Amino acid sequence: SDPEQKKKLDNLFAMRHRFLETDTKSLLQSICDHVELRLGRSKWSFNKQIAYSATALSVRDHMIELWNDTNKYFHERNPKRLYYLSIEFLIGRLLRSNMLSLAIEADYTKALSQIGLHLEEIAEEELDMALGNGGLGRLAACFLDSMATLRLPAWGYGLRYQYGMFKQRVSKEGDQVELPDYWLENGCPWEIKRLDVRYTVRFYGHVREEKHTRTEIRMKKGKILRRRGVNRGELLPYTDGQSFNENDWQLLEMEVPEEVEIEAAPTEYFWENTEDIYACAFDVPIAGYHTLNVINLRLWQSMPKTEFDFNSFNRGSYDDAMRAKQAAETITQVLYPNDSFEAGKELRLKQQYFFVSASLQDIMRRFRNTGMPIQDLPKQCIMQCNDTHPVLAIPELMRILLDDEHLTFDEAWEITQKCFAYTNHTVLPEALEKWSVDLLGRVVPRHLQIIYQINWLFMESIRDQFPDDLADLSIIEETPVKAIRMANLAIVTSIKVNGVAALHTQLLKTTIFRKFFKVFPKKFLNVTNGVTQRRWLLECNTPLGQLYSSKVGTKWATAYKVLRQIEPHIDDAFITQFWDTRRIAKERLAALIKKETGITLNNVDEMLFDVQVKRIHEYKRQSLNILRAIAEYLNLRTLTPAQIAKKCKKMIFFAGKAAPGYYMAKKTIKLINCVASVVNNDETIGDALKIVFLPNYNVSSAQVIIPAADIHEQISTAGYEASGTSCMKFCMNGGIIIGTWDGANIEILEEIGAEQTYMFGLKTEQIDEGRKQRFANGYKMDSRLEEALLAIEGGLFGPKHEFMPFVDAIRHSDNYVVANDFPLYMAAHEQVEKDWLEKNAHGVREKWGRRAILSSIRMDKFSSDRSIIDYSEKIWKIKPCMVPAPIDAP
Ligand code: NTF
Repeated sequence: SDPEQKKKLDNLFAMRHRFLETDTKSLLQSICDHVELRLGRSKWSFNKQIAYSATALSVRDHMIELWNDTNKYFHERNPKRLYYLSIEFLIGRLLRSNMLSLAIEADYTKALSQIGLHLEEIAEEELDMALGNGGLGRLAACFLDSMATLRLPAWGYGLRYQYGMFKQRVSKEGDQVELPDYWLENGCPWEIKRLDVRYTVRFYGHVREEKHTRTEIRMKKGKILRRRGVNRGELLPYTDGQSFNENDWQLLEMEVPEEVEIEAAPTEYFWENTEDIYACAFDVPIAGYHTLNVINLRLWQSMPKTEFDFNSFNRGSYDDAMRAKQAAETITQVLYPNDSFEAGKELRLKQQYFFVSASLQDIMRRFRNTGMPIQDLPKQCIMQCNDTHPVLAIPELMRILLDDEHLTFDEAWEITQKCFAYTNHTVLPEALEKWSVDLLGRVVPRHLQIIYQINWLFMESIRDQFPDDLADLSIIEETPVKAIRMANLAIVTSIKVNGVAALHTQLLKTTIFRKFFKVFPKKFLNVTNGVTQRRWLLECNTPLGQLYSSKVGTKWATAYKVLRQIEPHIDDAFITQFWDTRRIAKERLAALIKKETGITLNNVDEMLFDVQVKRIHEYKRQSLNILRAIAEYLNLRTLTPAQIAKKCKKMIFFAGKAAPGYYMAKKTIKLINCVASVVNNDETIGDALKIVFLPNYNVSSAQVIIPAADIHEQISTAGYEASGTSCMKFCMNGGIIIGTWDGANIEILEEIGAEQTYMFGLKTEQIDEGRKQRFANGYKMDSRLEEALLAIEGGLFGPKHEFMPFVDAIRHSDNYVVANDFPLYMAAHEQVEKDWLEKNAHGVREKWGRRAILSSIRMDKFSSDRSIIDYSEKIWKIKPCMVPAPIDAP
């Protein structure tokens, strides 16, 4: 906000551009140096992959200095810092986004073209950094982009999985096939391996207690027997009921001495006989957009503490010698490909503890370097838990404060309660993490003790006020097996708990965390998700971005609101230009489809691109979409060629991965593929309908798909999608939403206007009633749905038995109310078709174009910049820490 600084920065970037533009030789020199000196190839002949690596290394050179400067500046200023703890970061590619941030894309494009290379082709060589499953991991990546751009003193912490999200192929039969994703195949030019940053992480073992007591003699009222006689000798302690001879002994009441054990110092706990491994840091610099701030994403990789067991080696058993090493490396080997909880898996628990232990050691080291007293920890750092996966950080911080810093439990608890905040990302009960006491106690025994003690304190604090809710509020679940509820631990400890869309937060307060909301009404708040317009508009849809910039300048890249100024410019000419950008995007997607599936799409201008891309999940209801596709297909088959010719041409497009163990999701993929193959090969319907399943949905294919969608499907059962973020990306690119009253859809409608949307279906509060009606006597299923199901059962799309589980689910349980919503969904699509066919006198889809543009330019609320500002102000209480331009800068 400092205009002076702003001007200086603009000057700096402009100067660099002038320099690089006129001196492309220096860029080429840098690229060739990397080819030769870093990668060891000949600069006279190298392939595209080497060209990519060298270009990336050259771009990285621009970042490293800024990154070091930023760290140094943060260190000097010592502001309160935010640590974003996330077990997933779904980054995607970095070459173009880094170039855009540094404002050097044009210069590199020019330089590369001088040696006959196209930046776009080279960029295709980059393997996605796919260290996440879906929404949660991609959100973390968008947030990092915004934190850097907003110059916040923030760091990301995560894991460096050697195998990221699996690669998806589709077999001839239409099934999902999973292949390992070795994204490090060609090395990763962005990361910096930090041999100097390494910590020991401990597992297993046991806890030894050392009580520090001393004995004291105290006087207390007691009874004593005294021997009668001349000298009244011998005193003995008396216990009630003891018999004695009154002639010989006399009973006296008097002060008697007693030995008592008292605590001299707090009991010490030693976690011993542990199995130890190393956590090694790999840093990925994250450049803010057009700023000197470059922040850090630190990813941990597990490594053995001893390379191999020398005794076994000497004995000649090489396998044994290597075993421990392999076990250590296993921890960060692979990302669990499940977007809900991986129940009971020991390795997953170890991943989580490994992650938080390394991160906290690093955070505490940095804190200790400030020289501040330990009580000031909450003034200096706040940790945001991205879901419950990092929540073991809570007992870990307690352990450090108790066992290393020797604070009392109360002191430690006081500090810990101010250091964490927790984001919930789902209300699906099966996704709420629980670890059995048995497993947790084995892997991290000291932490189990601490969790019990936290729970005891918590239970005591609410016992009187909430006597009936104790069992539900307890961090410990008693049945069916004793288990730790990670969400409860997170809520009890955190300063704030947030949901990710207004409806979702409301549901947290009224359903799954209702009882906690009674106890901690002030803890709960909403922070609606957002996505970065840098990647999801500027980078992925250059033509549309340029069209916008031609009207209102480029400021929207960091201030989305500026795009609202486009509204007065939306005339026929502008709408035509909008459709020109869209043609480019659609042709690009058509080319990708052709390459990956062999399917040809003709005349993409006329064809409605109807897109649903996301994880395959029953609640997301790809089922509803494919049943609708079948219904539309069956209808087409009843039409004459003349009637078909008048219909709206349409591609129904799917992409997304299913968790490998999720049976129904995999069946859905198969059904989509089988329907696609029948429909696409049916010549009688011509080009009226194409169905495409594009394998291996990931961030980079999303960047091609999203700009090309005319319609996007956000059709989850109301109340189930916490927020959704693809909905935001599509709308930003001018896709029109067809959606249910769920997640962020509702807020999107509020922002862009109902006329820009197709909303349908039961609302959250109607779902239960809908389910009842659905199975009540006399319920009649929509005839088109009935026919679609009959077509599947009749074997139209392949052997009936393949799809019976799918059909049965709809017919007999229909947990996600597909049948109820089906007719409403069909009606919405009829309206879509009608609107798509409408053109003005000049043959332009004017109304549609206007709605698409309005959707896009009104999406400022859904920029991750807004989300991050909300988090900073309402939860983290941190302020920007902007690296200033050099003093002597012009
Ligand atoms: C997802 N949750 C939700 O399902 C999405 O609705 C939401 O947009 C994203 O989080 C980001 O907030 C998960 O991925 C998980 F793991 F929690 F199930």
